[in-house]
Amino acid sequence: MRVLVTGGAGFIGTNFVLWLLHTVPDVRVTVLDAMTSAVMTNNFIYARRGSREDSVWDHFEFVRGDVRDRDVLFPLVKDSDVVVHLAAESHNDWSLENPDLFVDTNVMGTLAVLEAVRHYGVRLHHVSTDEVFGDLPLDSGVFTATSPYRPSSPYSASKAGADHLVRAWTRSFDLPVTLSIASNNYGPYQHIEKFIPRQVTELLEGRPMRLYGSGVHVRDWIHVSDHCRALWAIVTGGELGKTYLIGGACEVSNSDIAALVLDQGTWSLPASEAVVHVADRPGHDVRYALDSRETTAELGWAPNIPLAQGIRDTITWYTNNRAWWQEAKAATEQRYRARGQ
Ligand code: NAD
Ligand code: TDX
Repeated sequence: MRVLVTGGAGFIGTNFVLWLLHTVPDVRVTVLDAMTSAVMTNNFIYARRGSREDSVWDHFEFVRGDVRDRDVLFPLVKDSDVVVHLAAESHNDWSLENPDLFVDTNVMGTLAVLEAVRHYGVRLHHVSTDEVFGDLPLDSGVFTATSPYRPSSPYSASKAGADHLVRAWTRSFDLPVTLSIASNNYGPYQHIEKFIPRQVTELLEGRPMRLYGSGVHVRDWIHVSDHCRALWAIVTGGELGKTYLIGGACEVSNSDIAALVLDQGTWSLPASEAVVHVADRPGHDVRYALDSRETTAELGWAPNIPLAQGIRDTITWYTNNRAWWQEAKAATEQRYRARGQ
């Protein structure tokens, strides 16, 4: 199968592509990625070091380009059996600083992908986020596939806009499309702007973890490799037109994640100095929770990496791969400090 992965050089994309190349026989993968600021290092050059002879790379092609550039996108879609659309601006905090970029990339990028798959009749899997539903109170509720859209940040609104286009194009033009909505991913190759890798790398630098506001906010965490397995299960066995929820069944507050990071690693800072509370995120969503039982029942998929083990492995990965993140660290922290975070 020929798979085109837009945004394939980002966090989830890199993990998905590496998983495909090493797991699925006869797969051919093309990545289209603009290598925006969300990309710190060329992950494929990085991942190939030491495994250049590995024949899986014969099945891989990288194209640097913008998903909105139809001259680049259309021929790649034409040569594919399925498109997995991950390309997006992905960080809530930066969406507060530059909303135009998020709407342009996430809405217009998805429009370009839809027009391309419509033109060539190619199957599409569109990747979305639980944030399109807005947030839940701390003590009750869970999102299902029929929950109303109620996004609260420019990022989540742009993802919601993209999802609406996907559903409208699917119905109006009878396109072969599936859509998935995932909860918070963590694992290797995640940009250090995001919560868990930021805290791990702060500790590795000998500085405390930085919690927004009180730290009571809750996310449902899923290891990225569990997400990747779900994506492939949908691409190969999902029902066209359907939306699949992919959660980790693992709701944890940010304070408790910080405690777990502290517990699962060996750090130079004493525990009493390991956390500081910083300015809260404006409009900060309180809690997300996804009910993925229908995905499990239909596709036989379930998350299987326990959080403590996943966090431990993630700490080990960032400890052993300083070269991957070190260069971006100072600039990322400078950007945060300007926000009081
Ligand atoms: P990421 O920022 O690490 O990766 C996004 C990739 O898209 C980057 O490689 C970037 O260079 C690329 N990109 C951005 N603009 C582009 C453009 N105009 N043309 C081509 N490529 C472009 O983000 P991620 O965490 O890997 O997220 C991937 C997708 O999954 C996004 O659509 C995101 O909304 C969704 N998602 C992420 C999570 C999560 O927890 N990380 C959860 C649910 C859904
Ligand atoms: O330094 C921090 N301190 C902190 O307390 C950072 C970076 C974050 N936080 C909090 C904010 C959130 O409550 O941690 C939580 C997680 O923050 P992010 O990693 O920024 O993730 P979130 O905003 O929940 O969005 C993520 O999940 C859904 C991804 O970034 C999105 O791309 C995805 O769609």
